[in-house]
Amino acid sequence: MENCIFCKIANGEIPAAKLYEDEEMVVFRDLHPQAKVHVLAVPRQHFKLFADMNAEQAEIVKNMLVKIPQIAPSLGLADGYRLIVNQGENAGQTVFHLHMHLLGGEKLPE
Ligand code: DGP
Repeated sequence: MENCIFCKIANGEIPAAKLYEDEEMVVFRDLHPQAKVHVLAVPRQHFKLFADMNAEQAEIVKNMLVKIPQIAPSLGLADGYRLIVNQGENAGQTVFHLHMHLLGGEKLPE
């Protein structure tokens, strides 16, 4: 999608601190970390919300949810992490390309 910052990061057009990538998703450090470790897991395919997913995209999200725990230790999240997916303006979503925040690397506030 044109003018989508996460599409541009995924395809390498703009730089980011990437920690993992495969054919379906990229994982990179959040520009404004809210925890000692704060990374974003982003599907390469552009869509804004879970509500917008087609069947293929739902399969990609399912695969992401399988892969994230597998790679969590390599991201510095071996001792647990919080997974946040903001959905829409009222939730504070500012980048309208679905992404999962993974926060951890320390004891998080309740
Ligand atoms: P959300 O509020 O859920 O839409 O979170 C968007 C996050 O994306 C926010 O924590 C900051 C991060 N972010 C925005 N622009 C960039 C960027 O250009 N590079 C990186 N690495 N992160 C970004």
